[in-house]
Amino acid sequence: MMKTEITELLEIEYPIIQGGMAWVAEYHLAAAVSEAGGLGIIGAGGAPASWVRDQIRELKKLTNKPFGVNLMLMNPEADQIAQVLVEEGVNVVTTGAGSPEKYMKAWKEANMKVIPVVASVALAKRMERCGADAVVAEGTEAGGHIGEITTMALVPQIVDAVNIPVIAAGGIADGRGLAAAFMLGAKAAQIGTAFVATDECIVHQNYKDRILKSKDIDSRVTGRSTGHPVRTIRNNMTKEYTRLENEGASFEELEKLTLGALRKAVVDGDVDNGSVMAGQIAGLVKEQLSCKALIEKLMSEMKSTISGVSVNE
Ligand code: TUI
Repeated sequence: MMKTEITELLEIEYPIIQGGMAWVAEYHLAAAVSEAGGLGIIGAGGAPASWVRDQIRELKKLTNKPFGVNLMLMNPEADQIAQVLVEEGVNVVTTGAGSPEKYMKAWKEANMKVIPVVASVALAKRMERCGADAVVAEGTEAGGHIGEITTMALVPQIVDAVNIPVIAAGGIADGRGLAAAFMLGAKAAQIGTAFVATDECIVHQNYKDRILKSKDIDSRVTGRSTGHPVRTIRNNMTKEYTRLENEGASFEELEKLTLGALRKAVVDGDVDNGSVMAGQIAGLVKEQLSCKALIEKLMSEMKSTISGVSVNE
């Protein structure tokens, strides 16, 4: 147990939130994290509303603990999913890749806790004004769709700019990172990559192995030219994408390469030609653990990190 504004708000035991990753964060992973005392999150990604509803119902069969759903705002069925979350009585919603302002009224009326993921101070302030309960400040170290500012610079600036609690994300995979998040003023951490490499995560074993074997320099960002930068582990796909991007390929051509690429890596295990989304911290993730063991490791390392800091007068 550890008490922070976020554990109190979400009624969870540990200040650890699992990222709502598209294709990756389905109900098995989310249920395992929630059962272990963190906040598990189902990632709606680009999936249809009916899939999201089924996932919520399956998760509820595995745990009675609080959980969340991430609504990726570029999803073509975002409006329907926003409504499904209300109908299914979801306690916590996080959002990504946009502003959830138009859903805020309905969600607050349904007593849901709304936690937008933001990559700038301006959006964090706007989210606070429209009624968000907390924000996830996600630095550019994160995997998937990213902003420009590093976690180290973003978190304290957002902490100073808003009065709601801040959850740090991007580049956190162990207890030292969790301790650092607290030092920057965050009240919890959202962790993605390290949870991908857990026993309960359903991604293909090739995907987990690619994370476990990756090094610090293996991270790449594609799509800056389209305005949708995405961080993955380098492979044939990133090489080809970068080549096309440098040749000034059209948005449509680039889209063709990425369409279905995440599914290819997650489901088919084609980690050479698919999109292996992961954060810059992937190089630190060296062993596959259960969700419970990962959370216990994060908490004990965090405590020893903080108690190991001594300031001599
Ligand atoms: O959303 C994420 N990470 C994601 S979403 C995703 S699915 C996808 N796959 C391929 C291409 C694009 C998306 C994979 N990873 N993280 C949260 C996040 N949100 N990071 C950055 C942002 C963000 C960016 C711009 C939030 C808002 C924003 O602008 C909003 C506005 O209207 O000002």
